[in-house]
Amino acid sequence: MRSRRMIEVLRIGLGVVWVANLGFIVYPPNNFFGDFSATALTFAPVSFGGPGFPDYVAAHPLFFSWLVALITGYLAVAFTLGLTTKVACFVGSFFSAVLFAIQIGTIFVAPGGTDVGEHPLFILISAVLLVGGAGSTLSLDAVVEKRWAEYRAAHPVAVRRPVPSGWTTPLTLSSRTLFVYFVAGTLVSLGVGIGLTVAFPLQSSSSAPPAIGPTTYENLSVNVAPNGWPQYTPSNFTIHTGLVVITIVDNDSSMNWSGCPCPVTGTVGGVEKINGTPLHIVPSDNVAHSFNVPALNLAVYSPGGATVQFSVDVTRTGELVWVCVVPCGTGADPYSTPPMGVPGFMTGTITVV
Ligand SMILES: [Cu+2]
Repeated sequence: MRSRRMIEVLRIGLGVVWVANLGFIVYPPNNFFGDFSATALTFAPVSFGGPGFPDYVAAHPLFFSWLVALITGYLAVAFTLGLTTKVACFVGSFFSAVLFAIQIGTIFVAPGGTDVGEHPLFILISAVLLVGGAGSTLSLDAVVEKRWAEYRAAHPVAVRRPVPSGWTTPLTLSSRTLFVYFVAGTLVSLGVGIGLTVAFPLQSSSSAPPAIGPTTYENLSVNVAPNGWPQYTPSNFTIHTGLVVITIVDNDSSMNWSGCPCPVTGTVGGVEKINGTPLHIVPSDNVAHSFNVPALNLAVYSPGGATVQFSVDVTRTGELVWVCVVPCGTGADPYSTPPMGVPGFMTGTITVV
């Protein structure tokens, strides 16, 4: 009896963690939905299988942000109240496995790696809850089961339909079979996550269609603003379709972003010139900032104290968002503190006409 209580306490504890995650998502100042693309792009340079999948996620923020929010909301309710506990063990474990696989590269990056550590723990707790029969007391599952038993007792001639599988404790499947499904499903989810990051190739920019308009030039610079934040100037600007030659003069100090593969994508020839030298991959020992435009699959990296130049074939009009994904925040977590994600500093809008 005592161990059953302990299992339920563990279940509620896991529920509280998911409630906290849900709180982070819905707390307006965090701007979870608005910043989703930028956040996804920060995984691009550290993704196990390359930046293709994070770029794809960033390009479809509405679908993926709601997917994450809905699963998080379900897990928060299911574990905390003990409603569909067994289903939640499966969903939570598979979700963690996929997230772990996608973010696995961040383990090898410092700073960072803090978001990854909890996923194996969540999987382990889900396994313990499943094997321990969580939901059998102190839960809505227990209430549903009790009511169902009472209903059946009161209606002896009613069809003897079992409680839907996965809903409450007396399942048609043995707990050993359930556990096998759990382990197999978690491993498959891990494989799916790794597969997603490996299977999404970057769109090649080498065979881009010919430029539409005349070649134009855009000059940007990165300077340290009076408040100490590095800032792209201008941060909102207008360009024309066609071949655009962009120059970034980065006056910020150099920064070592260890572990960054930093592949250049989306430019003509897949290169950027750093102080005149064309490079496909930017060395990680000095990566102060980056210039990413998800809609153009563009990723270039800007060393401190250097001049970067690259050409882009822009064949579509509209408003395009650019972001810097290099951890240049000035707070405790450089991935999420200002000026990271602050419009006018490390993100802005390009109007293509
Ligand atoms: Cu930056």
